[in-house]
Amino acid sequence: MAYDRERNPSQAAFDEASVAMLRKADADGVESDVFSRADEQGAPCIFGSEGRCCRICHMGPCKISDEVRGVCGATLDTVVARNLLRELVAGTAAHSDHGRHLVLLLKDVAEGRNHQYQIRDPGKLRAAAAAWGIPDTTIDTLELARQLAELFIAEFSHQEGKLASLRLAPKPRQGTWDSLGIAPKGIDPSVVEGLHRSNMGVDHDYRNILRGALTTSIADGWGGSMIATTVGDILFGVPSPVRARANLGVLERLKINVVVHGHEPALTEMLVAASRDPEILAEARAVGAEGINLAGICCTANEVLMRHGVPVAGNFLQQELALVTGAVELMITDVQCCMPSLPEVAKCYHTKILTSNPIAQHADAQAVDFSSENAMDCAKAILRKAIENFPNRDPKKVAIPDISQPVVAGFSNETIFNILGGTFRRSFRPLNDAIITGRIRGVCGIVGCTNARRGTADRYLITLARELIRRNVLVLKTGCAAVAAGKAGLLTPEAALRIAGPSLREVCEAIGIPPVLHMGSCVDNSRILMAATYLVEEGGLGNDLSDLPAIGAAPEWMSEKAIAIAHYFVASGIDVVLGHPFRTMGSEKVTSYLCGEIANDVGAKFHYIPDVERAVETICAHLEEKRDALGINRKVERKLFDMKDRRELYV
Ligand code: NFS
Repeated sequence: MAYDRERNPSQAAFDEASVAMLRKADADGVESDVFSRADEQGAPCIFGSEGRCCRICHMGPCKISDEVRGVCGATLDTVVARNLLRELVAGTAAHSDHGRHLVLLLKDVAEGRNHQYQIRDPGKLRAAAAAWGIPDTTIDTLELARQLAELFIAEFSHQEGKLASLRLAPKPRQGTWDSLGIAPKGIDPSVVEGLHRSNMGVDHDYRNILRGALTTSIADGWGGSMIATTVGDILFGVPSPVRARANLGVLERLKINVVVHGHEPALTEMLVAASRDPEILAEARAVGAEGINLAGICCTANEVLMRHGVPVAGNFLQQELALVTGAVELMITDVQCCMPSLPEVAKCYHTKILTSNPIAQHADAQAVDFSSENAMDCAKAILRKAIENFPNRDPKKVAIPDISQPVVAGFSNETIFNILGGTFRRSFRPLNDAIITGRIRGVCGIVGCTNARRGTADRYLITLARELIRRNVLVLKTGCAAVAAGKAGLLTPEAALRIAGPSLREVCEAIGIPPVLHMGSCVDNSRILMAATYLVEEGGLGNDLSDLPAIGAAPEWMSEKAIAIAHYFVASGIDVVLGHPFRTMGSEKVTSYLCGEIANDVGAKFHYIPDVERAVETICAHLEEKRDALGINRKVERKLFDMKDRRELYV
């Protein structure tokens, strides 16, 4: 029997396709979905949600308060800071392990052990080798790839000195990290050290623990994630603008629907190629289908959207709902953000759930033996399972919402350079000039997840993006936030330009970029770090990332990975707005450090802002303050929300 919902579907999800599928889930007798389970949980435990529960040793768990210490004597501040660090470390480990797998694949390709993949972008390889300080250009491609792979492998294991990747950041930023002693030595040691210092009886100074969190986060953003993006581009190609569609309506009634879900692109890249193979297509037709339709969920979706224009079925909270269409023959999951409930939902339909990664299996799903050496065979075998399953589809259970929006994605920095300056005059100059003259007030990166327990899914994300472009702020997007924008029609130049403020519109039309740029998956937040770095290097906007009229926002975050991302933005000097707080509200000192004093250390801080209107105001005020400090502000009317604006708000 379906769960008796507390929230009606349109209170749970902002987009109509999701609402329709929630209703269908109830009608089909799906036991539960992420929204119904969120409601069923009721109010969260205050000790857990405020970071006041300590489970680190087995004298506990301890419930900590201002008056009550842990059995070991740990104070509230220590416990709250330690819990936050542990979450951040786990997020960093996830991004970095993803990066490591790609580096090992690059090494295999370079050393001739893997012929299934190639160096798809030798230009990116050479640019990366130069950026990481490998001398020269005359070395042959595979040898250069081998040297770069070796360098990256060492980045994971360095025990001394500091990460070579930090050299990509502006010099003054590197100086800040050095003077605070927060430059990470290596990616893996920073994860290990974070776990060590948060052990029972180690680090008890909340400020020191939080600085440790900054170290680990830098190892994520400038290390593991930067490397994941770079190697992905080298092996699979640097993204360039591509058209596709987003939302559940991309599933096709007459085709075999295969949904790819997770984060690592290696198998998915092969599935894209295999799904276009004439032999496979003939087999699909032989069972009565018109072809194979590959579609994605979460960041695997973003990877193949950015590089191949593969349609996006949805973001994080839509993974179960894709199955509820009754039209998915097979979903293949790899790592991260794949809900354990998928096989349970699939039982109501004919859908097969497969797992492809040895560290991410499910007792009720079939594991496929994927290794990068048998990638193409494996991809074809997976598609054949989907083809075999097509005749099992029950037409009575199929209802694909006819809802999807066109999107343009693929805005790597290389593409932005080319658009702004042309291939021969690659330059960020036009963008810097537009910011300096005030036609663009600043830049906001809106990133991260959607969250079933924080209001209506996607609503804050979409409202924030719309209101910022209306106020002439250029918006950069990654991850599930980018997919939310796509579903709301904000990722086509045509649609977004209608909403954009007049001066942003004028600039976007003149230089040929949309006002909301999809820059990729969550590891591709490293592209946003580099975009900010190029703005600094281009000149006229200060000497460091903390000088820029730029800010980040993760309105509906839920993952530990988002905690790492938010910290590396702040560690890099860029303020971050969070739609709901980290689990620090139990400690006034920890919260006030993160939302205040931390700026004395790194020049940026966090803002906990549950209300989207206030977020818009805070972000705009922050950008104007940065502009004032740079001395580039011309008089513009600073307009906050009046009643008319509130009525017009797209919520
Ligand atoms: Ni990012 Fe991408 Fe989405 Fe959140 Fe999960 S898919 S890695 S963690 S939910 S944005």
